[in-house]
Amino acid sequence: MTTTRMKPLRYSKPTPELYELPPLGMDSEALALDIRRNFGTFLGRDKHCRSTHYPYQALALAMRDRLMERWKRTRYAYEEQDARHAYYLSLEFLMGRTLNNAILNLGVDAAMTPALSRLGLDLEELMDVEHDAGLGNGGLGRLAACFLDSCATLQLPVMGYGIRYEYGMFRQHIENCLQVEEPDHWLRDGNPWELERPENTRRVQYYGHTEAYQDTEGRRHVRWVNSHDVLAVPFDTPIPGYRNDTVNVLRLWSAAATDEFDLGEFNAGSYTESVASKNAAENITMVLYPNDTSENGKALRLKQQYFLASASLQDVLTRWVLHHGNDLGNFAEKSCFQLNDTHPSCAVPELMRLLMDVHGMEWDAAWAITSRTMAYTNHTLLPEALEKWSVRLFGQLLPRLLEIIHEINVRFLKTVARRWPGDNARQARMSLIEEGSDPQVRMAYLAIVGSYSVNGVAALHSELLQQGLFRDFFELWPHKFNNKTNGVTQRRWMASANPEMAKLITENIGDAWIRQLDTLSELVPYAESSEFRAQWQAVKRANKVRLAALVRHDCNVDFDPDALFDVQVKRIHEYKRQLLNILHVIHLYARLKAGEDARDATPWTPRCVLIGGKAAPGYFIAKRIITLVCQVAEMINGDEQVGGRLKVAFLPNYRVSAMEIIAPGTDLSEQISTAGKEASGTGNMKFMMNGAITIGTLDGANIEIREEVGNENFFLFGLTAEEVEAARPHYDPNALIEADPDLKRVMDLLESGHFNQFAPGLFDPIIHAIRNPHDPWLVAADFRSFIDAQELAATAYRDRDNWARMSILNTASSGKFSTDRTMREYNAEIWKLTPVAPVGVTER
Ligand code: 26Q
Repeated sequence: MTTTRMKPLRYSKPTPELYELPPLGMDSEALALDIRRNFGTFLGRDKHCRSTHYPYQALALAMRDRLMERWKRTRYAYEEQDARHAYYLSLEFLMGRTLNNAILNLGVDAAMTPALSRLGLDLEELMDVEHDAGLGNGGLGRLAACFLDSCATLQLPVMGYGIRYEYGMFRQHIENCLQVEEPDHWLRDGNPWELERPENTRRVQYYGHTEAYQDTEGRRHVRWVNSHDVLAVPFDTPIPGYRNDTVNVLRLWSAAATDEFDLGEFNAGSYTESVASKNAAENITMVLYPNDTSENGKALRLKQQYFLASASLQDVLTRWVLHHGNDLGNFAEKSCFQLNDTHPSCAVPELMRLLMDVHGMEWDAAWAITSRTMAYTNHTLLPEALEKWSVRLFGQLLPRLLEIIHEINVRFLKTVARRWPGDNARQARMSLIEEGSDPQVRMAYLAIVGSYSVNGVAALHSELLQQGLFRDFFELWPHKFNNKTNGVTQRRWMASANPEMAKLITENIGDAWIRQLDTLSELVPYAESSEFRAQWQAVKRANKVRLAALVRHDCNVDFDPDALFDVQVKRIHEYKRQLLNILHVIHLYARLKAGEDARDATPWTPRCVLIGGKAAPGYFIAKRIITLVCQVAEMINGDEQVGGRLKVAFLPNYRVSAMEIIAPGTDLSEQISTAGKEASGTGNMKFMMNGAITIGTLDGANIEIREEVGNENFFLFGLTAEEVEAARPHYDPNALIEADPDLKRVMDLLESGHFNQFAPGLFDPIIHAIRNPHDPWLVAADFRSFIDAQELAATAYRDRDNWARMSILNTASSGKFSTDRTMREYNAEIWKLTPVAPVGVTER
């Protein structure tokens, strides 16, 4: 049934000479020659070329060729061993740039310098040409990218499956203190890292209806007919491990219209309309949804989710049949699917459908396979962010899937009834269908019921899932639940983003940390060496100069590299409390204006505050918070009396490649969410690795960060998750404001209209949010302890030498937060894969 434009060979009989090549050279001569050949021949450019684009492409293609040969050998090795695979299903892969990562992981960095210098090319300049692959919103998407890097480095047979959005995360501009969104057409200049494989095109069904029929042996089956089908065309991106010849695959699906699509309409006589109607199909993968909490009800989003699940499962099953024949008896022993949040959880009913309707299995056999292959990771504690889909919409769009979900639910509710006889309230609570005037499918419950493993992403988060959101399910199936604390890859976030620090570390303790991050603990004694501290400070200062240049360029604000660099970059969200950060900034401003610094015994600590992040386009209050940051920045930066002792900037278009400059140049990392709301956080880990000290609440992975680094090297403040819940019933922000002169002064300034002189009322929604006794984020409750912790940080920063010690100890204690550790845990407890090394090691 799969449509392909590709004809199979009939008369040709390829010999190994066609597909086997001697390994490509990895020395500077071979690299330079290939770059020249790509530039002059493949790209056809010459001495007149003045654009950075072609030298970049020529270099990228030279890297891709070297990835390609390792890629094939990795696949052969997996096939040879008939290796069990894990498939990481995710609507988002926030890959960022690839060039430097390819150079680093292939191990050609040393050879590249002379190669490029002969050709007169500057690597930094060429790296800057590449568009970020921004196929994600934030943490969840970047986590998927870090996972892939670690799996390849650990030589685990893991394949990523996602969507090749034509437009990634929007580009953010700030105009008149307002966020303006602009489409990100990241593929416009081509993408040298992807390889289209039209021969592996799959077909995905939508709409239509189901009908039952009997086969020749009288068995009852269901088929899905009259559907509108869309083709899924795969594009593969190589994922290299760190200097180990393993190259795994990220397969991204792109939607295309079927041939029938035009034929049908064509016969009806409307050629142009039919060609135009191809759009409907191709729109499915047009754009990434820019919300990092679920926006309910958009049919296109559900189409995307099913598109990914269906194409990927068909792909895996088709490959299975190719290598193992039609017997699926062993399928669950050889495969598992990790669901990155509920977004791909259509995979549960879709695998049931494929096993029954396409492969002829009975329900019980199909369920045995499905429920032994699916594993679900949750990334949120906000109950309102749990995904739901209207049963009506679901039934229209995916009629066969809805039938299967109903059947799963009937059987599941029998299990609940057996366990708690007569507890009807519990059955209603746990049902996959939320009843009401517009009944909803509860995707998280579907994922839990269909999976053998359910995990949270930090210790506190997993604990709160079990005691809160998923309590009923935990009582029923405690064995399914587990924690997998997030991490980040040190290859990108240290070795590549912070080469000077990497060099200093390697000179002193060797380079084992690049593969085994916990060896960074060997740095602990170096924190006591004044010489090492001085070197460490010099590296940090150079990185701050680099960050200051970015701020100068993008914000038109001057940051003094000798000031304390205080940074909060992440999606703009009320629970992340950028607002609390701004209240502190206003507090510092008020102190300076009141001349309090002069009266103080301790002198002032100059501070540069950087805030960056995108607001979901429809999130009104988040956008207003951006405006507040920008207005406060303008007021403070332009105030002569402040005189540069305090600087504030809002960094537009925060993205992966910006973080690569930001994290190395940060002194103080703001991780200030309301306790119990941030599932994990991963930016916190990137900052810690790069020697920033955290000011934070006991939330998400902050707790584990503090445990690793020690209380004395972390600025703690705020209510605990438990205290937050206890405080809610009698929370009285207005009383807190009256009782705290500092908070009162900040609110007075805000309410006086000082920051919105020409737009009266502009910040009223923000003021009301702070003063609201039902403020879910308890901004006023944590103000005092936040200000006090900030004061401690400012004082600590005055002793640069001791700050350097704390900074070193943060890096030295960050070993736990490598995704290598995270992936080892997923593998040991969920996936159970055996590492496989490719054979026939190629030249290095
Ligand atoms: C769902 C349905 C419809 C439209 C959009 C969405 C959607 C998209 C993205 C919902 C959520 C997201 C992203 C969530 C996310 O990034 N969560 C973060 O995940 C990180 C990795 O585990 C954690 O560290 C963060 O704490 C968590 O906020």
